[in-house]
Amino acid sequence: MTQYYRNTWAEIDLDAVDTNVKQIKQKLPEHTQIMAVVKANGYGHGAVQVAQQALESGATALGVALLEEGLSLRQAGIQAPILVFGWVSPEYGPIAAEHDLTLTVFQKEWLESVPHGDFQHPLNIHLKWDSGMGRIGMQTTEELHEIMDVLRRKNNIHLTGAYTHFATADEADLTFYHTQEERFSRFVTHLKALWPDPITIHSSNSAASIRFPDKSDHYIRFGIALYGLYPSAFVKEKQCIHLEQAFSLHSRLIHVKQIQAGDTVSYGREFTAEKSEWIGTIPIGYGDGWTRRLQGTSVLVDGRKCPIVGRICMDRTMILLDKPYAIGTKVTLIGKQQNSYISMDDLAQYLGTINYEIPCMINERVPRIYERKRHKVN
Ligand code: PMH
Repeated sequence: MTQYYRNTWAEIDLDAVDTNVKQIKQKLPEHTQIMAVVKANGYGHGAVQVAQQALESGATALGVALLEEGLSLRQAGIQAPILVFGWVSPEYGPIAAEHDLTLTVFQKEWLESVPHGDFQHPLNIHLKWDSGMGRIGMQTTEELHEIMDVLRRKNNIHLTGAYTHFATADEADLTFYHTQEERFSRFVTHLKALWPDPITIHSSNSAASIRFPDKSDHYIRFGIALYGLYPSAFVKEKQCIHLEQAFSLHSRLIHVKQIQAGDTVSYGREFTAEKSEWIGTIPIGYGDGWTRRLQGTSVLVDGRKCPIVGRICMDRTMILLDKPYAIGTKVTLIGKQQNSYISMDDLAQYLGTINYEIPCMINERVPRIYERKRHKVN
């Protein structure tokens, strides 16, 4: 394990992941399994650790965006089925096959250009249908027919699944969700007529699986809710599922000083003290993904909200303290401290983004420490 010397870290509560998987599992019909989505390093939480926990808690498959992400899970010894959602260059088909990674396919040219001959193992693929997301996937039955024609000639490529992705399952207005649902269901009927072998069908993300657990096909692709975050404010308010946020971010005071009226803090001198003030410095900055745009928010010290003052630097942020605190005092930037809480949703709203982006934004310079809060004794 890497040795860390710095005083800033993210805590990942694996018991929260456990709770979140079990919460959704309870709602799902028995034939529906959970694919834990751990792309982008497990939404910034750590793909391997979250994947292992999710599998232990009841998930049976994993979803990633890149071939690299699938390979690193295999290197960590994970044997569960893994689906790569992204477009992987066909020349790397044999690598996916060798490591038993299922690839997403939606172009006949892709299938035609996968190298043959050097396949030791068959390549499993899932077909992707674009029912309205407008991102990747087939949109016409002509495309489907053409793909199936090529597929029938490829002995070393096995069709094992088909899926689509919803664009608005988290919204109050379900009109487009239902349109996508209908389009996908027509596609599945068509596909089954062309390919009678049993295949795995999946469409639901967190929002769809929380709202319509009974419509979950063979798998749900459970992403944001796995980490204890709600797909939208609407889903948070309306749906009765209790999720636990797994990610919290902490640092420690590395310097505390008193400044006088007229003294200024940080680049550009944007903060000027009007009276004598206590200023604390914490070792986190935009070089850690703690973006400069967070100037104007607060952090927690001793359960109290302390505003960030002056510009956030690359490695350091200054905060206004209500009194002098000892060097080493814990500062919480995301999460709970005593009775106060800074949520991922608060920060996302301030930044004009979605909660998904916040843990992804905190980069690899910040070590992730894995905890089991429920089993902690203090
Ligand atoms: N399936 C696919 C194909 C996805 O791209 C995602 C998330 C999920 C499932 C999980 O969705 P959830 O996290 O809402 O449960 N993809 C993305 C994305 O591309 N941008 O934000 C989330």
